[in-house]
Amino acid sequence: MRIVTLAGGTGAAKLLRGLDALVPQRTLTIVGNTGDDALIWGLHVSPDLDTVCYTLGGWIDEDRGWGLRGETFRTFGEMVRFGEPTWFNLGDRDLATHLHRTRLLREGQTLTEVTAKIAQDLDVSHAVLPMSDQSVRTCVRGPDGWLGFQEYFVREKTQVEVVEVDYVGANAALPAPGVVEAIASAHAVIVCPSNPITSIGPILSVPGIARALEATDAVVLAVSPIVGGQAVSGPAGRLMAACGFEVSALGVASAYAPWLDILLVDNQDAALTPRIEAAGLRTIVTETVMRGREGEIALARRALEALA
Ligand code: FO1
Repeated sequence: MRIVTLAGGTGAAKLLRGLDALVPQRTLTIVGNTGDDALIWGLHVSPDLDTVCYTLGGWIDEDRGWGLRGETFRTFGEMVRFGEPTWFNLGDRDLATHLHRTRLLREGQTLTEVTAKIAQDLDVSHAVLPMSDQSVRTCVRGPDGWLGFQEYFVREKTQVEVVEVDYVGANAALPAPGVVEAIASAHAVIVCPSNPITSIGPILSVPGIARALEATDAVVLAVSPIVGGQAVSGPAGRLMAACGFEVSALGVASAYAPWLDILLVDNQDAALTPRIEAAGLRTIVTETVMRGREGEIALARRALEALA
């Protein structure tokens, strides 16, 4: 079974690890969000692509949910001396990834090519694709104007009243090579429990990707990242409200409505299933909060059963 996953953020990485334990590696293609990408210290950082590769390669720091295990921050400490911005923590091992990516991009390689090489060098045998090779940046507008995603999420710690979200550059972006083809030829598409606005939203903002999801014969399943009316982690709830979506599994269903077939909702949201099914979706009620490896594998297994 060829599976394509849409992924961004830490919730996606956990489900991917669960899927990785259950399906042959060559059957999983990951389309990663690049709307979170940022230029830090002059280096191109792709947090969601790195989190996918670090997780699937077994390098991830599980406490933080990003960066590498056994990380040190010696260089970071020296950058303080030079007055460099230090609101975004780049560890010494993580820096190697950004130095390497930045050099290859500067030499003209595409983000797709660079990501494939980094995945391979990190012993990740899955196909990890960026959503686009062109720049698409998630920006949020607060009372003091527009912020890049990392400025909002890390520097301001999401303590900003967001009234608008924009995916800057999306209208000029193309799906990365292989993304539309993978979706078209997949047996199944799994939308990971990621933030619908700032992790999945940027992927859908790339012209052609939402259309590919509508056109594919694949069964398209999503795991709701909203449980009991709030996000399992992160600012998804507030951002969904800012974008006019109900902060519930129903709101997730409406955000993905045109192309979604099945929505996995948490036991706490069982009462919502009649309204979700009235919208034309199939719902599966299960435990969607992943606790430990067993929780990741259990949710992955539930998704695969629903797709079978
Ligand atoms: N998140 C933080 O909350 N603080 C950080 O200092 C931070 C650094 C960082 C460095 C590399 C990387 O790949 C991710 C990093 N993240 C950090 C997480 C990142 O902001 C999020 O993983 C995504 O952008 C949200 O999906």
